[in-house]
Amino acid sequence: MATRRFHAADDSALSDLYGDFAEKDLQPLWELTGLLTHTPKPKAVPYRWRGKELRELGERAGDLVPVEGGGDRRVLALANPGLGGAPYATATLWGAVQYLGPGETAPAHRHTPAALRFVLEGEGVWTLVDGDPLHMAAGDLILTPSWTWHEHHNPGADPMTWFDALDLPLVEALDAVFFEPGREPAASNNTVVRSASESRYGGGPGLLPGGQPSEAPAHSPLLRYQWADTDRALSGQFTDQSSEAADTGHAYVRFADPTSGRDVMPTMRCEMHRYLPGHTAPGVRRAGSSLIAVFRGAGVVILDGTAHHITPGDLVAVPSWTWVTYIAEEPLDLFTVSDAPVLEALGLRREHGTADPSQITPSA
Ligand code: 1HN
Repeated sequence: MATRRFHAADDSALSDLYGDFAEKDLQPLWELTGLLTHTPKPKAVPYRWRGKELRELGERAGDLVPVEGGGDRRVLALANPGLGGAPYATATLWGAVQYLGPGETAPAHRHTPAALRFVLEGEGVWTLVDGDPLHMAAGDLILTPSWTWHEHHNPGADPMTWFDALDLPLVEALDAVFFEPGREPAASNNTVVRSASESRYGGGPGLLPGGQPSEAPAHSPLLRYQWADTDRALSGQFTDQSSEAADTGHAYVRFADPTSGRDVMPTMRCEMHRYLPGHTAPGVRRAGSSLIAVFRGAGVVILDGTAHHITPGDLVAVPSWTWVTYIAEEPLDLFTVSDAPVLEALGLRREHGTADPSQITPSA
């Protein structure tokens, strides 16, 4: 058995060994620091983009930049200042605003990163998913799951802006990005009143089509969640006086696959929250990141002790393990998207409740 020899730092045999490690593309763990942090140390920072600025910049791009090129989408990506110039809102989530002018079309393509749209205002764009036309109006959630063909049409007289979220940074980290442009020229079929997806799976609460689905896809077969339904579900929670929502002034719903109750897509969880003024919901921090789109109302989001005033159209990045607390100045409706299904599938879910709100500094 070899005798272990411990070398002084200036020992030439040791520095030869370190040189040979480097030459052979090896690194000794005992020299590496910061690998196993006590808690997550995200590079992304808590950040708020203002809706008013996003709208104005989208409109200016609409005037100056044609929709062709750059993936055939007029999209402004949220580039988190902590991520060194990458066009990503958090480590795992792409967030963006997309602007489509009257008469414009964003032609079909498909890709493995899954996408969703939450409409902040306006109506009249149709997103075709595998040819099924989904009408888009304020407060609606539209899914374009992984590898589905999708195209956007604006046949109306007004421009439209919406919030896009994709799991692109996650899929890129897994080296699983595939993309295919559409071959056919975009065909607009916006005359149907209701998409096939909604006709089959949006019949009403607890009502599913009879018979066995031929295959169970990894995503919800319902591709549009209408605002009227979401709004009714939230209001209903406050109407029931014995509910937790009535007690705390905070109601929320999770958008689910109606056939399974699972999240709408395997990589992203979507929720709609309503906070009433004076609510008592505690602060929380979670492993995994999320994005918030402010739909209606006004208030404050406190991220790791820094207060950001929020109004409709604002978009907020919440990196992993950031404390989040809300103050509602008027009923505050927030759409959120997170990577929670991924963390849960991998056994990595962690949550920590009740932030200490004592050290709150207003943001610039
Ligand atoms: C995409 O396909 C859309 O279809 C929007 O609307 C944003 C960002 C990155 C990659 C693909 C769309 C996107 C995107």
